Amino acid sequence: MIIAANLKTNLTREKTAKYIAEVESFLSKNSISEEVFVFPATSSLNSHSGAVVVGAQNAYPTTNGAFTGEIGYEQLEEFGIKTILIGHSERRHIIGETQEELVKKFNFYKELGFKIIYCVGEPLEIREAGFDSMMEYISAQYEGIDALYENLIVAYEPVWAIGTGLTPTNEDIVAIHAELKKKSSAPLLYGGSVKVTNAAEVLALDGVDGVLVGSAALYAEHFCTMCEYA
Ligand code: G2H
Repeated sequence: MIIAANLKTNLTREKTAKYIAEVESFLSKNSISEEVFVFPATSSLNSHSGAVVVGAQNAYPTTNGAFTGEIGYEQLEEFGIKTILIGHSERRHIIGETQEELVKKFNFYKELGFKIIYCVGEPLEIREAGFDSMMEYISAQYEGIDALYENLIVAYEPVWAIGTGLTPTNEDIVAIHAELKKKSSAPLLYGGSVKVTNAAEVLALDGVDGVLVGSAALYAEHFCTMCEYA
């Protein structure tokens, strides 16, 4: 199973270091050998050699150059970062990244051999338009992406479930994951309001290979409990 924490724009460097140390101590004490990722804020990226894989929430598709406000491969390489989240709904819908931009990013970091967690998911109005419309919308998010890339992990995160406390039914998650598994044999995570009280249930569903957790992962203790359920 794969358990990933997306810390978004939260925690300082010091708090993130403590967080990762606490998670690693828990994994080691409890002999948990699941694949555990933490995506901290960019300012908290650091060289890291422990059991937790630290990844970038975002980076620009460049080695370096004149891209004000962005970081590139040179900055990631300094810290040995080889994992990146691409296509998170907050990047798509708040920052406004287009599919074309995401494809560029995907291809750039794929060429460098990065592990890529690529996020897909539909907004509420598309969900309400029915299953076929929803799958058509999500299929478009696979356009230009190498679904066979060996270092790919896909995360299905319905936009309306992110940070809202709402989740699809278990039946819906199973049905959508079954469809997405036809597109790619990459491990498939579920994300969107996963928390201590529903993580075990979600992790047990057919076609769910792990979870990507945001707000409920902000406390290391809660994230550790979810790692234990994996
Ligand atoms: C989806 C998820 C983590 P949350 O963004 O990627 O966040 O668990 O807060 O819904």
